[in-house]
Amino acid sequence: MNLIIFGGFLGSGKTSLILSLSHFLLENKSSDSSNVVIIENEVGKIGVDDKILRYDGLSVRELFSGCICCQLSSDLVITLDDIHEKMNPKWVIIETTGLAYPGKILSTLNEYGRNIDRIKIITVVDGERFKELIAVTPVLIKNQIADGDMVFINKTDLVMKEELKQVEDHVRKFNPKASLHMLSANTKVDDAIWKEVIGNYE
Ligand SMILES: Nc1nc2c(ncn2[C@@H]2O[C@H](COP(=O)(O)OP(=O)(O)OP(=O)(O)O)[C@@H](O)[C@H]2O)c(=O)[nH]1
Ligand SMILES: [Mg+2]
Repeated sequence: MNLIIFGGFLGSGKTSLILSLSHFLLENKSSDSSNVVIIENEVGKIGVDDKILRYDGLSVRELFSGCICCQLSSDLVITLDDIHEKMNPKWVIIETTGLAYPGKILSTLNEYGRNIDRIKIITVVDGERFKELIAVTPVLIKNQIADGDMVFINKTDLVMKEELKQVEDHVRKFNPKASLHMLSANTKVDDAIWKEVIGNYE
């Protein structure tokens, strides 16, 4: 199983981008839907994102009432074991809560995960609210960005060019190594970006 973990603050665009990636995988990689499983982690009792994703015919597993980077880390390992046993999909896409540190999830999986071939972390940055969020919760936002193998600056349709450049400069400073993309989940994401995401999983 290849894992793609989507991190990024509340409302940054994770679910929208997971929908786009799932469709790319199902349409272009001659996969059937059993090859893609999505794990939704939400802190609240009522899942909203899983309903959106299920509506599109995708397989979704829920991990609610806690965060998989801390309280629910063992539940994540157990869920992945169960998914492997029952479906053994090629791709497992994980949506973290907006408050998660993706690097902590990676550490747990490196230590306790089984049957995992590769793990890639994609951090989604809310381009529109970046300035506000980095002022209010700097440690979380910086760490989420630093943990990404790839960083997507999303909602570029809502941000002026000059401000976008400032966001890009900050992101680069927090994570000089990540592959960085500017995009908008509201319009079709370039296939080249999804090809890069799954490139080394083929
Ligand atoms: N204009 C614009 N809106 C976007 C974009 N991406 C997401 N949105 C909207 O932003 C809101 C949040 O998007 P989601 O995809 O639900 O974000 P999320 O990160 O999954 O949110 P949580 O799961 O609540 O943390 C939704 O209303 C989306 O339609 C974008 O690129 N441009
Ligand atoms: Mg979501």
